[in-house]
Amino acid sequence: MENLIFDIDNGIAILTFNRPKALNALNQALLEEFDSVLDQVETNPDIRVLILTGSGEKAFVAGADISELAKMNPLLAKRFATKGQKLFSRLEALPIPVIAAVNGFALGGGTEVSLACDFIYASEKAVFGLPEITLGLIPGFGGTQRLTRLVGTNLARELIFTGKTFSAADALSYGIVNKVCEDGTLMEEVMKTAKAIAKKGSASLRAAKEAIACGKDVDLETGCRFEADAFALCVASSDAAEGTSAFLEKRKAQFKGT
Ligand code: CO8
Repeated sequence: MENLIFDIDNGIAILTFNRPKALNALNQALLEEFDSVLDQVETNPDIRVLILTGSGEKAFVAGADISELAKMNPLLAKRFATKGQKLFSRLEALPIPVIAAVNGFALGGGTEVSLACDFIYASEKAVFGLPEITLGLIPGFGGTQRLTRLVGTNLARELIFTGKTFSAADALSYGIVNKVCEDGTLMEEVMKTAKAIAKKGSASLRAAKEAIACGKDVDLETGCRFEADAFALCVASSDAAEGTSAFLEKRKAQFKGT
């Protein structure tokens, strides 16, 4: 691939946005490659956790590629926005945990792709923002929707109307980022968490992820009903038999993901 690096090691896959000269901006070719990486992630049962990060010193992803946006007519722009939205929804719906390791600028589409991950760890030098308004545009890869659901309507309005950038520390205080890591320690911290998650049973991880996703946009009663069904399915899995027996036998569980 020309625009992405994709590595799998011990059940942990790392997708690196790799256009450092353009600060890893998302062009159409990169989105095509992203789509084919998701094909691999969806069909490879050995991948237990996916991490997204950016190559180079400066950027996670500095947004959609502005040189491509500048040439688009409204129909092409709608097609590109819809394509990105579908891709990020597919990323969000992966049956495994996905962590964004935001190592630098995460602007526009960069913030948007990180918001489609399960959670975000950021370097202390990361910079977030939805600056599309300063280009005479608005977020088009789900940013108006995911940011609003995550931080609330009024803060989302302020951030999108001003287009101002904000620091990793601010992102932590807004509840966008789970952890801010000292410069140079981001991947180490992300790997620690990814390895801890990768040891858990994949059937229960999948069920937990689905229960949380299902509950986000429905009333509490509907969400709890879904949780009870997902819980019952977990109880029927061999991972649950192994996890509970291991506890009672005072040994470490060896999950098989079934
Ligand atoms: N697209 C294309 N090229 C970019 C982008 C980008 N988003 N960001 C940076 N680059 C390029 C620069 O043009 C420059 O290239 P060159 O060396 O050939 O001149 C190179 O990367 C390095 O950038 P800078 O020299 O600008 O580096 P600085 O350290 O001075 O500044 C910034 C870094 C602050 C990140 C600055 O590059 C910047 O402001 N970038 C644009 C950020 C932005 O506005 N992002 C939002 C883009 S719009 C978007 O994401 C919409 C998503 C929805 C699309 C819906 C589909 C229709």
